[in-house]
Amino acid sequence: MKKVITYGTFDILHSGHINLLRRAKEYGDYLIVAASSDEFNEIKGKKAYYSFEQRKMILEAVRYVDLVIPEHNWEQKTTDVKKYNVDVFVMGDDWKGEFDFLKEYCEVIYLPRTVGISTTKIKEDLNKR
Ligand code: C2G
Repeated sequence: MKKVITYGTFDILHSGHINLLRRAKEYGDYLIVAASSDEFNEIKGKKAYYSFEQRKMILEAVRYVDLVIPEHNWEQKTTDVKKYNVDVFVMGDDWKGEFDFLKEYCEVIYLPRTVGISTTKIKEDLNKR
């Protein structure tokens, strides 16, 4: 079984996230999503609208996702890749190059982001109404 992993906050799930998850799943048979914990979001300077538990539950309902685990810090990726026998690490290309150190353990793929949508834009647009 070919296992894929990706990381992110995935707050207010939108088509950009779904495009990423769908394409990530195409690289294998099993997709793990490491969703940022509320505490790690603070470290990332993000205030998610949905709690970790809500974001986890929503991600688990996505057809492409097989397992959701918590992302607690920047350092856990190597451990996760080994622990879950991951073959492919996938991220949007806003992170291009940032995780190349993982190439020692698995394939590293950066996919083009979906243009024109983001959780920040959704929040801004809703505030304008
Ligand atoms: N994404 C995308 N297109 C968008 C918005 C997001 O492809 N329009 C992708 C991002 O590139 C990322 C994933 O969806 O791969 C999740 O996005 P975020 O929740 O914003 O994740 P981020 O805060 O970048 O967290 O350790 C890695 C970090 O946890 C990544």
